[in-house]
Amino acid sequence: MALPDSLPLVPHPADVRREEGVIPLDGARISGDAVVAGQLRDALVARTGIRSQIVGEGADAEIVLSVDPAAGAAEGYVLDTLGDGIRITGADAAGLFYGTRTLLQLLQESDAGWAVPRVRIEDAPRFAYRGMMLDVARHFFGVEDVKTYIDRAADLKFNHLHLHLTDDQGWRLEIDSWPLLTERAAGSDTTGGEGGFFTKDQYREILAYAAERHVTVVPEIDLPGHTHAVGIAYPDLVEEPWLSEQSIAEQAALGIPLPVHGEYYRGAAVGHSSVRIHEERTYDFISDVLREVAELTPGPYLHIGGDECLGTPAADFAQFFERVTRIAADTGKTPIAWHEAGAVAGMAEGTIGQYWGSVEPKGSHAEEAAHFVERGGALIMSPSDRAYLDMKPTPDFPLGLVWAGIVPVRAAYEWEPTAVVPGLPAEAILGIEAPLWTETVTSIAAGDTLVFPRIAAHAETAWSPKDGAERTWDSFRTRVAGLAPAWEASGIEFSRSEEIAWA
Ligand code: TNX
Repeated sequence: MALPDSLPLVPHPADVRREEGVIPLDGARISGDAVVAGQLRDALVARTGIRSQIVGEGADAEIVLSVDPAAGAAEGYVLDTLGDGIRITGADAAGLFYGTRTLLQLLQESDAGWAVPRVRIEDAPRFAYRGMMLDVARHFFGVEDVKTYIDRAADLKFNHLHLHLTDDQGWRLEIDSWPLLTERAAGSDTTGGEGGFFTKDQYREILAYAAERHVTVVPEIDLPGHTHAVGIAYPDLVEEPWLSEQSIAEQAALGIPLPVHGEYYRGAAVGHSSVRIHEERTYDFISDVLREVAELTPGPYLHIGGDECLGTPAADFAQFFERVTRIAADTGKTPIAWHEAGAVAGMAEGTIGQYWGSVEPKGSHAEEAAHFVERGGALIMSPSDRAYLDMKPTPDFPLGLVWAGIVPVRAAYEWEPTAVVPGLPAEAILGIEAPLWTETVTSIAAGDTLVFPRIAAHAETAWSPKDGAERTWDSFRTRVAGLAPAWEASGIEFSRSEEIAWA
């Protein structure tokens, strides 16, 4: 008889059939692809202390890993423990990896030792784009920290990591043709730190680590605004403060300091800088930078920013983005831009928009977002009042910002990506992304307190079927509590939010 499914699985799989009984686990042989078998062996020993042994494909094994396109849709898998042992069959290499992540969530410890319940799980993701974003410009995170963040993402079946590599406070990626960017403009940040940057080799190391975990890196070079740091390296490329008198007065009233041209900026004001839109040299600069980033990055996307150009006249912004979306597309990559760029009539066709307005769109935000779809692109949904991980989860939370609102775990869980921008076909939504802006975050451990448990809600929105029986807040708040031991074992400093039914 099938049992009710109350297993601690997040994101919840598409289909779970559970039967009486468990398979005890104390040492196992794992057969299958050496990379994924090695990843599973390492995760098993870290979580349970159980040492397993990798054997060749076809040899006798308690855990059998294989790939068969018949096992489901792209990134899908079947995990079956109803017969002898544990069988995971991926529809592709990513699906096999995700099947192993599900197995790790199934591990149960009792007085009798470790065991896995008897189940047959058939699973595949709802959305193709499941992203997390890390802002390494406001606070610089080194290679090891980024790898840790990738592990956190991949365990929850996220498949994209957007790296916000440049902003007013620092430039974080070595560019050979414009070397002063990292020689002069990387040594500071918003949080009182000394900044830093990735050499090209370090960036490649991150890409390789991500790829082994089926995570595609999406690099962002934020243009034309958020470029004060460019002006530290190359003063003639940037003009500022490019803000209305009113914005200057507002930011001054809030006590937010504005930058001094050519000097490091440690404040958190936005919208005050721009590359010079009417200078040819600006486009030489952008062409070189985007070409080098595209050459370094195997993934299909190049994010070119476009957000918060508060003082830029609309005609200048349009002229800039028509040209720069084409420069980006000419590198062979698909450009992504924040949704404001959707106001630009002639942006390159196929450009993808990233929506950061609220879940109930204000002003022209929905119209701008819809325009990407009209021009053959699609949308990544990051509504700031639901998906921004840097918004405080409670009013008294020590870290985080509040401009988009307080975002409790339940609010992070309960929103529907296809219902935000009205009138679009479901296929227009490529997926969702949860950004962590780091003006108040100085370490991965500090970031964890903002990210967890809310990131589990976003993982489920991104992966699980919309109408699944377990796709409810009540089910989620119980299941996510069951992940606490695994999070503790991984050193994740999650918040013990009162909304979750922790054991
Ligand atoms: C808005 S919305 C930003 C970032 C800030 C963030 C802080 C958007 C695309 N940009 O520049 O870091 O708010 O929450």
